[in-house]
Amino acid sequence: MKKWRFSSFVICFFSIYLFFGLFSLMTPNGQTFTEISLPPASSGPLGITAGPDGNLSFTELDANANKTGNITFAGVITEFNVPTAVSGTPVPDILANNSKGPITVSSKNPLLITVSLDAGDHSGENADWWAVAMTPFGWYYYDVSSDIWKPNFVVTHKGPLLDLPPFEVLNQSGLPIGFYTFYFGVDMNMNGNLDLDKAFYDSVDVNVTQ
Ligand SMILES: [Ca+2]
Repeated sequence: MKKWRFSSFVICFFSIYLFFGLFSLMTPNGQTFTEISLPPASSGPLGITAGPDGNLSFTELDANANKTGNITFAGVITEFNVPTAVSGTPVPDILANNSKGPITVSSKNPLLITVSLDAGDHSGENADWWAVAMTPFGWYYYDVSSDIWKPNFVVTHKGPLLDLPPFEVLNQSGLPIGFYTFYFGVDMNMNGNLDLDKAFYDSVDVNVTQ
């Protein structure tokens, strides 16, 4: 029980210091302190608990950190990456001439736009699918039934999510000169309207020159 009281005190103490991106270690006799900076201090430390191995475990919630970590009473920090900040969410991908871009392409040469989707943990859930492009002439969308790009901003497809292997939505030369941004994504509210707060998307920039 003595050990538990000690751990509880240390955890409270640590919680205060976590706001400053610092750890402070106290020796078992409670007389000396050692401050240890987190790597980095801006990692967004939040939460700490005593681990079964006698060390302390903590989390780093900043989007650029996204780790958990352990710290020993000798002050040794070990960090562990969390797979992604948004594990399990759909991951759309769009490529222009097999590149994430931005790319420059002559209008004389073909432009290939390919999309793919990892449905993550949401496979089978209804969603709006979007393949749209901002062009020098306004918005265009890919009409999947006719395999043609048409002017306007309209949903490409409404239906359940699935793992989509690379799928060609454009393979064409002779595009008018100018800047294009192609988008591919899904939103999890299948209503035919774009719900950005429920959307996952990727984009690629293309500069078409003479
Ligand atoms: Ca929607």
